[in-house]
Amino acid sequence: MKTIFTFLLAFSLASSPGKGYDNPVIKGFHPDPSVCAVGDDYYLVNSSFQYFPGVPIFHSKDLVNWEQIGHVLTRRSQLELDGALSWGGIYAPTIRYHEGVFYMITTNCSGKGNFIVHATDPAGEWSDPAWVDMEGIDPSLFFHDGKCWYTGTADSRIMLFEIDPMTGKKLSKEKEIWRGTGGRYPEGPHLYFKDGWYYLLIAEGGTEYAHKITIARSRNIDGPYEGNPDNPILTHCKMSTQGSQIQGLGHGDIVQASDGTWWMTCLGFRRQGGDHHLLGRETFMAPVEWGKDGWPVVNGNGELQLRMDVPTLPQVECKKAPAHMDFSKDRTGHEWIYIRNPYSENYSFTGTSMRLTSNGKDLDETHVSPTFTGRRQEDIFFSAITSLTAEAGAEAGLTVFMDVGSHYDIFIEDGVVKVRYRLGEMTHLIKAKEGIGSGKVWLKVEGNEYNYVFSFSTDGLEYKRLCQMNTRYLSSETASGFTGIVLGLYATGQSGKHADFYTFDYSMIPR
Ligand code: 6LW
Repeated sequence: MKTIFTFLLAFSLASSPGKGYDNPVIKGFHPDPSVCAVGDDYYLVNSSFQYFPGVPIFHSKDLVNWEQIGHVLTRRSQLELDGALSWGGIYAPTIRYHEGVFYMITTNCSGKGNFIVHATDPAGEWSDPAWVDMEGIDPSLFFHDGKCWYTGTADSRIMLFEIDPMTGKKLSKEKEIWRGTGGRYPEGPHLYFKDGWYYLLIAEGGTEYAHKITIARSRNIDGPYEGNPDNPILTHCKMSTQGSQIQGLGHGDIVQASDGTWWMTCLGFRRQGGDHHLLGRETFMAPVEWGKDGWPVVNGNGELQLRMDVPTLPQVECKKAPAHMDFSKDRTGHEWIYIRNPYSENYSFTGTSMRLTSNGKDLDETHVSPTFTGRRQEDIFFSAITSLTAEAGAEAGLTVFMDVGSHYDIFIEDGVVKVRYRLGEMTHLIKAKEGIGSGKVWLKVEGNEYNYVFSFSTDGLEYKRLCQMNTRYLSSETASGFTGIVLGLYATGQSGKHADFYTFDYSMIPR
């Protein structure tokens, strides 16, 4: 009886509509979101740049609670990342579903170009790439009237042609269809068809503070496209939102939910410590309504809030990444990523630990993969702790990693805890006065708006604070690149030397 009651209670809580939600809906570096619906299941993908596997894929029942179900690009035959930095690798993907098949189209900006993969199960495996002979970035697919169309950005122009999505072969000539409203970098196009109109949604202004979303429409797929007089339909680059923590809103995709409501996903960032952001561009969600004039209106006035007090689909909680990992039994889940294509022989689970073995490459390696696995910083106020031991000759620890030449590392090397700040031409090293011997050590990083604070412990209970360093020098504004902070466990130093990691804890610090 009690079980039935608990079940009914859980069911009614899980399916209660209209409770609002928090933005961003996917926190930490998850830019360029694209979304598709299959009945009442929704799937969303993001860019992944130099990280492997590529293109995280999420599932949701309500468009606001998203669970990562895997990655689209999981094999070297789909994703070569040699030489990729945070400006390279995988840019803006689009996901679409058509007649039982999922398609994902994207660009490998590290010298490879545009390609499409497909799958019947979005959790994978996905096919090998069908390469598209087309310059530019931000490709999208649009299935309509028995045809498939490619739109993308090339040389600040939005281009269109018919394509075979299985082979990537062009079936018509390229045609320029729009250049946007005059904002710089018109990009990220998606096409939709509604009530006799073809709608072309794009981003303009560049992916910084001036970012925005604009829309045009035409009675014919190949134009002429006429811009919405109320463009931009979404931006925070205006007086009314100059004080908002959310900035840089842009690069969106629209989807219709199973209850008939319309939604837009887009990217934006949360600034901290002044005009800085470190978590990368995150995934936001907004309700869309179609006005009488047939143009879409985003959240009433084209602005978003951290707390969205709007009706939603019945909300269904989903599984989140674990806060505590014990590597004697836990394995790294989908949220754990590698810099470029990892060498799997350098990562193993021993039964008591996750063992990382150095391949002699350090965190400033620019071509291949150093031994590193990490997960995104998702909260401005957070704490991350790992416990480990390391062989003599290995350097091992926890890095706050933005990119090559932009990271803060707390690590052990030959029985001493050290912190290194790597900032462009500068490297600064701080050493703890007391040695820690060869026993287990706990390394901790705490983040707040202004600083990362580094401390360590030899019993996991009492921590000694070693130093702190400003967040701003690792921010996207300073370090540049398209990613956000990834908290990485790593082993460098002499090739073949290893470190054993026993635990990893990540938590948001409530305020
Ligand atoms: C992406 C472009 C953009 O290709 O940034 O914000 C680029 N939008 O559309 C990389 O994420």
